[in-house]
Amino acid sequence: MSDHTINLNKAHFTISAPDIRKLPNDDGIEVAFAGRSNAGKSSALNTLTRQKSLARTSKTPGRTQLINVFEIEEGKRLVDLPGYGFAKVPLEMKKKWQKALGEYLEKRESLQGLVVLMDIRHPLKDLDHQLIEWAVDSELPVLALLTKADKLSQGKASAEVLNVKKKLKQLGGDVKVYAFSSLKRTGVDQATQVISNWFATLDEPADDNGADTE
Ligand SMILES: Nc1nc2c(ncn2[C@@H]2O[C@H](COP(=O)(O)OP(=O)(O)OP(=O)(O)O)[C@@H](O)[C@H]2O)c(=O)[nH]1
Ligand SMILES: [Mg+2]
Repeated sequence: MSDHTINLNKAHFTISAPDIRKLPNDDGIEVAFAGRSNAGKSSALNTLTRQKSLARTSKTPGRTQLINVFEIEEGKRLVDLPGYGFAKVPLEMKKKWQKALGEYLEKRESLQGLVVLMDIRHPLKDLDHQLIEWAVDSELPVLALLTKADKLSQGKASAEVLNVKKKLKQLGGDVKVYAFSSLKRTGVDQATQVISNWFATLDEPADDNGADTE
């Protein structure tokens, strides 16, 4: 398993797209980061790729308004999606992003894994639950990262992970849950492993032909 570990540090900015028509060709594998505004999506991307300012972070919710694509290597991309659930943006703007987000999730064939980021202090809000439920129904594997774990004691953080795991277990599907902190790098190894395994499915057909090699 660990030999699949992909070097996420190689990620580099490819494009910011207002909607799915402007995205790179829909081939290879994409892993998307979704979650409420301010949940820590962009920070998690920077932490996982060990790049301080790959994705733009902000104290002001609603910072990521476009679909931002980062290529790791050919056919392997990380995607920072616009956050949902932030009340204070003008309705027209909100409609536009939610449309882009919805279209991305529904139509993107290369989407092979969804990282759902939720603040550990208030996880599984309605929209989070709906998103995860949709992913499970669509047979998309989910990695739920409970972000800002540094804001809780270790005991409380572990209890919250168990709590979320228990609730999500009812959905069935391939759903993993870990505590995560960009500040303390909690959960980075686990998250990297899960994401690596998703990307590795692209290389698998070659592995199956092991007989070709000596
Ligand atoms: N303490 C702590 N703060 C964090 C952590 N991750 C993110 N933050 C803070 O949370 C705020 C939002 O982080 P972002 O990464 O910009 O959140 P986002 O989900 O990309 O937000 P939008 O793009 O607006 O949807 C910033 O002020 C970050 O510094 C963490 O692990 N620990
Ligand atoms: Mg962001």
